[in-house]
Amino acid sequence: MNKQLKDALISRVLVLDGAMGTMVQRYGLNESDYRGKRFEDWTVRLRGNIDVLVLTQPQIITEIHEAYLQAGADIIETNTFNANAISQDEYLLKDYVWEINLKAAQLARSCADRYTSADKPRFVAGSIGPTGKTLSLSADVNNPGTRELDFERLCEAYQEQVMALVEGGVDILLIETIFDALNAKAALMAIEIVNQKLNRSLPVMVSGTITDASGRTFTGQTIEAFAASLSHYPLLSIGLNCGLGVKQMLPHIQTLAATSPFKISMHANAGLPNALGNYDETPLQMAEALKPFFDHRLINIVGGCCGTTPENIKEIALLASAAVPRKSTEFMPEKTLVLSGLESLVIGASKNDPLFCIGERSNVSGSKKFARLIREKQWSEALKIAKDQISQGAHMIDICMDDALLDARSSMATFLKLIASEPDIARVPVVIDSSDWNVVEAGLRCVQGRSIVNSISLKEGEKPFVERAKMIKSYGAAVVVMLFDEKGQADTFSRKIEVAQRSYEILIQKADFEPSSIVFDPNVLAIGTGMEEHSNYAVDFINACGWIRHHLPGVHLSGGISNLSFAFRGNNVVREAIHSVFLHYAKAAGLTMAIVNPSSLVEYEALDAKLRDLTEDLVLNRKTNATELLLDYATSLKPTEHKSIEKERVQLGPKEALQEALVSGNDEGVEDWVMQVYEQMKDAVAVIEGPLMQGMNIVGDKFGAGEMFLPQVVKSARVMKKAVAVLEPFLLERRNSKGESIRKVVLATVKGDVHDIGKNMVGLVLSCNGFEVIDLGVMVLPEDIVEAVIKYDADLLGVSGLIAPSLAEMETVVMALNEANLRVPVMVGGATTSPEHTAVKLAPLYPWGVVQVKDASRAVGVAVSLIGEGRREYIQKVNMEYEELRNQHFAKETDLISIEEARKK
Ligand code: THG
Repeated sequence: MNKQLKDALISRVLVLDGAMGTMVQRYGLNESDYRGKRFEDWTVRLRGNIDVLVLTQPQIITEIHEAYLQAGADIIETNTFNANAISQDEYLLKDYVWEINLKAAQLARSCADRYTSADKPRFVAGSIGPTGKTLSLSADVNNPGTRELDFERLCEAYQEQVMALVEGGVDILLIETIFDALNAKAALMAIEIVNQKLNRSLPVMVSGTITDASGRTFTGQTIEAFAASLSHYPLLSIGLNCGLGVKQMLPHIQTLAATSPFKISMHANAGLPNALGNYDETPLQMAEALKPFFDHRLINIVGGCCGTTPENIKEIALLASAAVPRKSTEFMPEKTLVLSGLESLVIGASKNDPLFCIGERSNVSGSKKFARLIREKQWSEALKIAKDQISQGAHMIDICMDDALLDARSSMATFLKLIASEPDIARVPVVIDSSDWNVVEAGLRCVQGRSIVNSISLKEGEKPFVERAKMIKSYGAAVVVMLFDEKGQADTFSRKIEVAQRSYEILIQKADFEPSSIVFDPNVLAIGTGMEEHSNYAVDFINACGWIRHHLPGVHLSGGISNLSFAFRGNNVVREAIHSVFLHYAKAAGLTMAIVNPSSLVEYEALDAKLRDLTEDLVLNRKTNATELLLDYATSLKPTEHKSIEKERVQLGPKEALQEALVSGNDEGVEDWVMQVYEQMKDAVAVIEGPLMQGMNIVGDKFGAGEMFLPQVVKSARVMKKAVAVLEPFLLERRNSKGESIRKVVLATVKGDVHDIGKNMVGLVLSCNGFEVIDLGVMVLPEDIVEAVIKYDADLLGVSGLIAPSLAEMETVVMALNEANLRVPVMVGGATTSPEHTAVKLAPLYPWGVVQVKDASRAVGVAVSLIGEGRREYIQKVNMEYEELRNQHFAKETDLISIEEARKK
């Protein structure tokens, strides 16, 4: 790392600049300014594509950099947040990505150099945004296994961006506004590849975003899980930006600071957006809110995101100059292994750790049932096997698709993608089990959490072993190392420790592995086979565990326990007893985790005393005729009864059960419940608008209160869909008998915005209420919206947007409708929309009805009012309410004076 940067970070809290977008807004650029001479004849709109300005208006970008440098920023960010092939594709500028990044880096570089002085060096961070697409979630609620983008393509796009930024002279690479850790993993992978090509490496900062009240990322990870996903790279810093104001960041930054050994960064928004999507926290207010961060020495790098300007940065720099930076101490003891799914799993932090249990049942070669389900593509049944293991106590799940009759690669990828939509399963880390490297890699490209690869070994020699280990590290996973070498499987104690020692040294020295990310598996082999040479296998395993623990510091140990009792297949009493005894001794010798069937684990203490004794004779190889004695005794015992998960729902009435199903996202039995409710109510629309809508309202309320996170809400919507599908024939019947023709609604998420889950839910709900839904998807241009409304002769238009710039885009949409002389009523919805914004900015532009809809659950009511018989009166009523809101708004605006003025008075 640049020595000046290193020194600066030791002595000071460094100041990052503020928002680029907010500053560009001040220039009031129009379409032709964005195009410049260069893109004069472009066929798509470039306005809003801030990144292209480095080519068309370089002087403006230079001025903005200078303003931030003058305000005291130590680090300025290149104007390249969207300068990647995925995002620029929307503007047909894919082929200009290299040039934009290069130029942006050069502009920032020369500004930083001009402002650098001996006591205040200035640095350039190459800004790398997440793109508008998520690798971890499906954009289609009905199809949780699909993705809009894959890891390889994103990684390739990032390589191009990173290469150009480095070439242009940046000092730091900053992966920011991460809403999906898998996207960021692709960026880290790209950086590694570029590092190798250029044979140099720049310091890397990563910065995530908390998007909802639950304190998780968009794709559902807790902060700890997010940090675990991205800590495999030796980062300069980890931090948070966007999404929240400084005040709201405090608890999250505290969590991060308590979890991570890296330096901590934060660049928050200027408060939370107001009703019009603007940020109105003053620079002083923002700086004030930073005090506790400095008082508790929580951060090393601080700046601003949306809504912040040089005025903010000036106040922040002033405070930061007196602040003491956070000292990174060792946070987790070195031997801890931190894994994650949506939540983190810390292994090895405490002596009282349980034996961590890895569910073995989601394995096509270990379970006939699972194998059949995967072959028949009965995915939801297969997912249930994974889920049941977790409710039975598995801390992780092993997933194996190695079967000659299967396309293991695609089965692995599909299953892992489906898991991402099941928060109950995605919660835990996965263990990707395959002997085929291609399958392992396909799996690693689908998981946002930190997983374990199972497994690699020296079987094919050192070269592939080291290569794979390095790749696994680059994907951010831990690894199970089986004790095999070129000579074969290590079956005796001396062979086990020989191979373990050699594997350990190679991994540490040649693959740069941390000991804590290595999990040795000393080979659990079958005992009681009748063969003399097998009788000491369990003892050798246990002793090898003890030796490895002692001689190879920091590593963890695992084993596939069911293998041990293969000779006793069909006799579950004996198998369970053997496992129980074996785990008891192996754990004492240092076994950390075990691949087991969680539903058949029996406590050592709970074993019948005689059975336990006889089993110990066998496992610990104390008697030559142990097998016979054990089998004789065991035939006299009844099989242990395992508790099955009770169906609590049966106690509830059908309406309550239906609501419970919606809230829990568990679709089991939904068809029955909905039919029962229909029998009671005899009206399909009433079922939807009654119990189903109430259920969805609870989901909405819980989401708002941070008690649910997004992937859970999506699951609820899928349950809703299933319920409504049952009602479909009755809805059709009703329409036919009333002679209603189907009403058409066009839905779209506006240009510049990729969020569509709310919109999809609205689509779902409307399609269940006699509407034909034409969904145009996300990032839809205004002209395409107009065209679709005309083409389909739509009765209603719904436009959706979640981020602040979407509010301005909605103005463009209603203006375009006006220009096209359309009179279709419009519903607007999405997180930043508000009645006030609609009243002030949208309604005056379009007299034919623009109504804001609070959430999907109200969509039907509004839609029916907007096109039903009383629509004129309804629109009039809404317009009157909006008139009132406008009056209040403008009254407020004239009342306000600046804080400085107020102080003077
Ligand atoms: N080490 C590591 N990984 C592993 C193993 C290991 N992965 C695979 C395997 N061994 C662990 N998984 C299983 C899964 C199931 C069974 C055994 C090991 C098993 N299955 C029953 C049987 O074959 O009798 C299932 C019968 C059925 O339901 O169809 O015992 O050692 N790192």
